[in-house]
Amino acid sequence: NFKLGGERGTILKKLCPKEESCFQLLMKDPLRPFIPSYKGNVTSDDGEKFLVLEDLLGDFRNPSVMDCKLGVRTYLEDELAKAKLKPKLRKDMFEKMLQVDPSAPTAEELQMGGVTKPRYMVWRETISSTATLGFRIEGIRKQDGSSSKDYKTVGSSQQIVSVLHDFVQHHPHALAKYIERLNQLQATLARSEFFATHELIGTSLLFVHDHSKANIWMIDFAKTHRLPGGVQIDHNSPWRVGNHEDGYLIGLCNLTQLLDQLLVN
Ligand code: 4IP
Ligand code: ADP
Ligand code: MN
Repeated sequence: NFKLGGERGTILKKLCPKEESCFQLLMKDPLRPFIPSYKGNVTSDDGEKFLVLEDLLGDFRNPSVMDCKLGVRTYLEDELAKAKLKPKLRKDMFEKMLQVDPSAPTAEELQMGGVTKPRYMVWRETISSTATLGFRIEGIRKQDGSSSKDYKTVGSSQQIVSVLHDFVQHHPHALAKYIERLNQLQATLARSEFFATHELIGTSLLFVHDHSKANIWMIDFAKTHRLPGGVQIDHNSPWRVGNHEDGYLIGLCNLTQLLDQLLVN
């Protein structure tokens, strides 16, 4: 989804019109300090369009990076409706499922050799901390350049605290900065028009620190949609089919609490 060759200090992400309109709104919202700057779009020689975004790692030296996906739900209500109307079997998702847990597919799914997308996404939510805590760790890159996306089954608070501990262990200054930033984010979300009018699905918080600095930004708005007319959400109530709740604040609150726990220990 990303392409090399942007100007220094920028990255190029494959353009999705819905995501681009989120960035345009966010540049005028109180949330702007928490968003990579959106600098327009470019078209490559082969006609593909890309968003030009601020490179969030640009000001860091050997950064450590963590991607946490926020929310209790990771797929769109539309995707659920489509799968109910016209179930499409995903062999790739079936295989990703088998790889983590050969006993996860039902007898019927084994026989068909496929699962629907919501089935896979819900399974991912329940084996990780998404369903219980409203966020999950997606990937981490350490300052030595090693990286891992092997966090699919990190589900309990205890497991998460241990991963977080490892993430900040050589940079104790980062922890307090992260907590402060999350508190600022929470306060800013409360007065954001964008947050009040959008359902945030599949977005991440990107944690970045090095020997002296630490910061957090909101990224990935590909599945962030404006709420249908007349629908309001509080980002904090359980999701029921049709209510569009995303559980964003549930995740933010739990993530902050686990970091707090690390700070006092
Ligand atoms: C992926 O599953 C992620 O959930 C992707 O979300 C999602 O893309 C993929 O759906 C799904 O296969 P794994 O992480 O288990 O591999 P993200 O890009 O935010 O990580 P969407 O398009 O839903 O964002 P498909 O349908 O794109 O394969
Ligand atoms: P996708 O929609 O393909 O999942 P994301 O927007 O979630 O893409 O980005 C994927 C990864 O790319 C993130 O986990 C992060 O490491 C990196 N990334 C995304 N945006 C930026 C940015 N503005 N600056 C630096 N790195 C970024
Ligand atoms: Mn994504």
